[in-house]
Amino acid sequence: MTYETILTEVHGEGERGRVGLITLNRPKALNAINRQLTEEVLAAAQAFDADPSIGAIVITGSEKAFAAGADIKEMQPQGYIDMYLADWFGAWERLPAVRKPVIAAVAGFALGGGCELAMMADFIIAADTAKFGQPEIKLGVIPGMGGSQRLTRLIGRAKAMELVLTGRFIDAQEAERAGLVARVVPAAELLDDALKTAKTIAFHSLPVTLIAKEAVNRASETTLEEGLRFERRVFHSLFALEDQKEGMTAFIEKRAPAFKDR
Ligand code: CO8
Repeated sequence: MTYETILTEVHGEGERGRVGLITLNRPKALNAINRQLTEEVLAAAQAFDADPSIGAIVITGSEKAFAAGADIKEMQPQGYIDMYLADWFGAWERLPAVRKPVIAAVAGFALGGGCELAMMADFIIAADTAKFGQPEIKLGVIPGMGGSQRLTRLIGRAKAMELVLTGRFIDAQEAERAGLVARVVPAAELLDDALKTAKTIAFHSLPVTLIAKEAVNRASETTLEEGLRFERRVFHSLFALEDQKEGMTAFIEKRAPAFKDR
């Protein structure tokens, strides 16, 4: 499939450790998220998810902007009924539904829908130039792609409330202290670091990786008791896999495991 608002590439040779890279590419609009970009990112992410040779996905933007928000020029003329009937931004539910790990590699602005897109990834690696914010309040709206919910779960009520009510931007260091990003790296190393991290993930057993992602996600969806029960049940079930035997045998034999995704 050919895309106009994103670039896609596969990184990695050989059978394992292959990573699908999605680069947002609307430089003149600082990667603002319009309907076309939405459909293209979702199509690309779902295609990588369905490709058995890919083990993880990275979404990135440019040096200046991961994404400066939803496209204000596209939204400005819409009325309530247009937004409601088109279920504006409802399609984004398809991204967190991707089963393979998704890393957001963020440099520059990640604002509004850009911050919300980054938070839909499983974790964010930020360049030291990254700036995060939910400035929708200044435009007479509120976050509409999950910001009020995901930001609050990630950084807590007080700080989320402050950012959503003031529209203040935070830099990468503050974002790391707040728990919004997993790691901060020098801007020049961002993409290499994210791809290396994704390749590390992609070398592991795919079914075990999918189950690990599902288990961590359970933590924000259910009670501790239910979450612990879920973890124990799926932990037990992994002993049905060849990859469990291979991983533990390789440790005992002091060699690298050769996982087969079985
Ligand atoms: N939408 C459309 N175009 C944009 C956007 C955007 N979000 N952000 C930047 N652009 C465009 C600018 O209009 C400009 O285009 P042009 O050259 O044609 O005028 C170009 O990108 C470059 O931008 P600037 O000249 O403004 O660049 P600066 O370096 O001076 O400033 C900023 C960079 C600070 C990032 C600035 O562009 C800015 O404040 N952008 C808007 C940030 C923002 O408010 N984002 C939130 C948008 S609302 C949102 O995301 C809601 C999501 C959910 C809604 C759900 C509804 C259901």
